[in-house]
Amino acid sequence: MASNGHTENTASMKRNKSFTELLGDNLTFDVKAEVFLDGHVKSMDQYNQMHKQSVEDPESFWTKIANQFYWKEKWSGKFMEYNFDVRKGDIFIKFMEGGKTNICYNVLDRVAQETPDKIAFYWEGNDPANCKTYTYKQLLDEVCKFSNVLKSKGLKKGDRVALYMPMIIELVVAMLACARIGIIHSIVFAGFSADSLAERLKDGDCSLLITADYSVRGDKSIDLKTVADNALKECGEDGVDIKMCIVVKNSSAEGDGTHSPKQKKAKTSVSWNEDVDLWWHDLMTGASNDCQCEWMDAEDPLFILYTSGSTGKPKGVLHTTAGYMLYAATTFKYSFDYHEGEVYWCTADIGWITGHSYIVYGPMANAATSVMFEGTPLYPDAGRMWAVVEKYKVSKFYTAPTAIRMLMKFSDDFVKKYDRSSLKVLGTVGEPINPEAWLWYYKIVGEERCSIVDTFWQTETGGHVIGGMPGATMMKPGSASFPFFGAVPVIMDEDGKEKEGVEVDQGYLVFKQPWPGLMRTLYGNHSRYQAAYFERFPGYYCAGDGAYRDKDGYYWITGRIDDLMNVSGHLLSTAQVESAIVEHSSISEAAVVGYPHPVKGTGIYCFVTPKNGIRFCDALVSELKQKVRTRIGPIATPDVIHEAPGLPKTRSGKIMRRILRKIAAGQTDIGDTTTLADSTVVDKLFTNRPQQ
Ligand code: 6R9
Repeated sequence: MASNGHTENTASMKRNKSFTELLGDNLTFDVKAEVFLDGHVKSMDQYNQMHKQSVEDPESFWTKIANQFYWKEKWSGKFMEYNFDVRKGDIFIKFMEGGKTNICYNVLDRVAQETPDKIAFYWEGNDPANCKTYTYKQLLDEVCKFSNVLKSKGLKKGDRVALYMPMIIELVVAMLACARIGIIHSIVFAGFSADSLAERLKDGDCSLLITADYSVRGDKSIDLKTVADNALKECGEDGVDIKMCIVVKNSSAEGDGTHSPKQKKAKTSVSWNEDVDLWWHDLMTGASNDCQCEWMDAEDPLFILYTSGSTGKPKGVLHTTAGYMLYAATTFKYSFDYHEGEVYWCTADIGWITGHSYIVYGPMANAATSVMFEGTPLYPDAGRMWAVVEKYKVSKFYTAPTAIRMLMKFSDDFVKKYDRSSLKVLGTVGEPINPEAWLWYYKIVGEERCSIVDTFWQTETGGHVIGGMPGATMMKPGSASFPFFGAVPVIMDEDGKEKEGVEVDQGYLVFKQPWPGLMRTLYGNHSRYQAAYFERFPGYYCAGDGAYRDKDGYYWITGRIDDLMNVSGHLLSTAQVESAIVEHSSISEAAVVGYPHPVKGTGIYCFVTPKNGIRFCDALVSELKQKVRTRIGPIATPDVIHEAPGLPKTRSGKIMRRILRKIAAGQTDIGDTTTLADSTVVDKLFTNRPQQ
């Protein structure tokens, strides 16, 4: 393993050890069989047989599924074509090329035609008194109207539109409207800073930004429009002129209970530029609800979504139409064992891939009824999640370990006072789950009745690539268990040799062949795509995570093996945080590492060297934290800033992050330091550790 990977994986192995300590020999859990009598997959034999077919004969496996969708024209050529090996030429992946379809038509029109009054979303506002329902037909009307708005503004197939919006229904309307007429949407999480938004707008060469005046979360109100204005200004300064900004008036509904009195005060005015800004509601008034779909080629781009890259510059992951549609739909159906009539809730934000695949496209492709939640798990109190579960009788629930860890700090009474008897499947995503969190989720939330599905996947993979089948897979807490249909994971050693046998120790997690939902390129940068994912091990897709396989064939993900930190389930690059810090005029050098954090999973620990003559003080610490928030966004706020008169470096000047990681984790045994140019810097770092 790479030196940094090695340390991380050792830490994860220790974490897994405590599963044994906590659970004794009882490492495997079954679910209550009667809960899953009608499961889509009833046994491991059935799963094994289906998985085998999906990887040995992908064409017949996926064609059966593709036939359940509407195709304007079926594909005539090969079902799947690809090259995973850089030595043989450029990497490419194609599924069903030449077929013509439209994802919006498939997930919305078809359901609205068959069951117009079926509820697509129970929208639950930040304020518990504020909720609305949207049927498939209502949503279709809104989507058609907004598609016409986009067309009337001159937007056409292939253009890029950025969405910087709160968790309001207009976000779903806007993304589906884009998909309907072939516009590539690029959603930017509304917690990112103006700089981050500008960077993404420029990279995608977007012609329009859609935002809202305000967003509300908990007792906070965020002035999104000002962030959007600043981002547009930055783009202009760099010669990228974005001429249009459509703004949803999210603060309009006086008296609907959306806003606390404090928030009401904040929302009275919004900055406005007559040349650029347009109100969503003005444009929608009088727009026709009749809009034909644009028939898209299976391999036409559907969306761009940015994810952190090791070098600091975010990567614009590009997904295409038909493969993504098939994969989001199929993973949703099987991983959550979704059945007609059930209510499903994913607590993610649509600004992340989890929201794209498992709030919008996957559930809607299954004609599901979902909860869409604007608020936060702690508002108005720590019982909110379970109040919502009771209110809508949620049966499939999907959240992240960081949320579980946050909630389990409060009394179990917050959970127990609500009726959770509707729950059947509890999903988790974003990072490896620790044993305490798994057990709390299983025992307290799920009353030892529900299946816990630990879903491993990435922005790049489009949908789940490892995860169990509820009711069929015996659960091992902490293991994502088995590959999803179409995925062939392999554990690789340092030299690019596949580790053989069922039980193998940790190595690099790679995949041997594509599945329909795997990204096709990085927007505008195919060479970076090849370099980041395919060059390290020619012939394989390299996920960037470490993993091992146990004697029963279960996969255990051990964490990132690159310079990405998984903070509360979100990937952030150490390089990006470092470059924000060194922009401060008092800092000469910075090195950032992750460290174990009780709620976030990984916290952000920054070693900073002030310039000569600069005094390290609390004010400087606050300024540095602010700097990172402004550059990247609040999710990247450093947890610890540690003054480093010098950084541990090799004689060739490379920072030894292995040592910094140990210091950040509070470990004193830092191993071999003989390669250090100056070993006294380490002693100094031990003596001035900040209080945490
Ligand atoms: C969906 C999503 C991807 C990275 C991935 C890995 C980590 C996600 C996980 C998990 C262990 C799980 N990750 N799910 N690690 N167990 N169940 O999170 O996408 O934001 O792109 O992050 O998250 O490190 O490589 P993304």
